[in-house]
Amino acid sequence: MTFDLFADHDLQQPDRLDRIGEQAVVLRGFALPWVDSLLAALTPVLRQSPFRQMQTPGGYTMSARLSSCGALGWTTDHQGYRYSSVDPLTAQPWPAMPEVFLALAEAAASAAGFNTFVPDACLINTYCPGAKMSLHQDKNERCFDAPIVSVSLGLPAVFQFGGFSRSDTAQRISVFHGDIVVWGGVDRLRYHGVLPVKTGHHPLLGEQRLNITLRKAG
Ligand code: MD6
Ligand code: FE
Repeated sequence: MTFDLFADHDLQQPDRLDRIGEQAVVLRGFALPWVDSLLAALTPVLRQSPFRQMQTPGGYTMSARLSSCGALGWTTDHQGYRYSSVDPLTAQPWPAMPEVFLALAEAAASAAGFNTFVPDACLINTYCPGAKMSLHQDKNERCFDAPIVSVSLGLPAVFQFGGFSRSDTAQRISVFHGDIVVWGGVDRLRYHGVLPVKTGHHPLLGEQRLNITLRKAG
């Protein structure tokens, strides 16, 4: 057996910033000091609004399972994509946005050059091995002035970051446990997606990739 001392994730610097667009960056390892408190806050959120599979308006079943917290949550079904203040699964308001999510979102946005980011919506996705997210734009938000802050946890994945039309060639960026991708400004409406997650086992999260995306939707 070879000793994989210099795998990509071992070379991560705690304060590395990789620029992937004029106003888009990957903050390597930025969430690592926050992981324990993020996961602790996530448990009651997911008890109240559990992960569920959703249908796209075109009739496909999404492979990632989703939930939300915050004033607004995101859902999709045969009627379309939308934000709403009530979780259709529970017929209750979405769980409140944990303070630690707000604090991390603000800190990450600021490190990426976006000041005073106050998200009102948080999408939580779990990807089991094989699950993916096809190229899409995040455009259900009321306005596009605020950035998207996307926290990767658990199994690694390849994040695709494309152009302004679906057919534009996309950069492929490996994202690891603790990395945060922030895109906004001129890059806010870029197509992006996630290639099928490879099988693996993460010491904290097991056989899954978790993604927490913070937005200002309303
Ligand atoms: C990611 N997720 O999982 C990126 N967008 O790294 C997304 O871009 C995304 O998970 C809209 C709705 C759900 C998502
Ligand atoms: Fe997205």
